[in-house]
Amino acid sequence: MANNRTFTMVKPDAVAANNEGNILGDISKAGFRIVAMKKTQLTVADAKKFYEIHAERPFYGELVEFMSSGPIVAAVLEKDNAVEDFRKLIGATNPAEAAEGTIRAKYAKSIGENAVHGSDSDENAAIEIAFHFSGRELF
Ligand code: DAT
Ligand code: MG
Repeated sequence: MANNRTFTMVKPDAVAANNEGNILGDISKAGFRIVAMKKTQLTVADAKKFYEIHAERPFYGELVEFMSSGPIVAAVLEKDNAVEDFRKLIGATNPAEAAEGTIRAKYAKSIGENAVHGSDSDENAAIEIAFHFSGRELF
């Protein structure tokens, strides 16, 4: 079960650009089932905690400020090989390096404002899902 689920956020840049519907459509077309979803806004404290793993990186402050700057759509996605397949669907962190047709190539503005988050491992997917959703919100 664990390797069938990943966690995503449509980030504030993509929500502000009114691309959440387009992005969720691409995700559905790629064969992911939406297990849970909500529109919400991270507080500065939420964003600091969610990205704790990057606390020592030079862009941490900028990342926390951006991720708490406006609403996001958080979702849990299900598919065989979910984590790896979703990372392929979203493309490289830097949209300039993201393969053609990937979500970041289509919708990201920059390496910092890059439209979507995707979990990088099954272990982190489980942590990130639990950060945003209770068991009762997963269908
Ligand atoms: P990813 O989101 O592809 O897993 P990451 O985990 O290395 O990338 O970094 C998390 C987020 O931090 C990333 O989506 C955008 C931001 N970020 C990463 N590298 C950056 C950089 N060099 N400058 C500004 N923001 C950056
Ligand atoms: Mg990452």
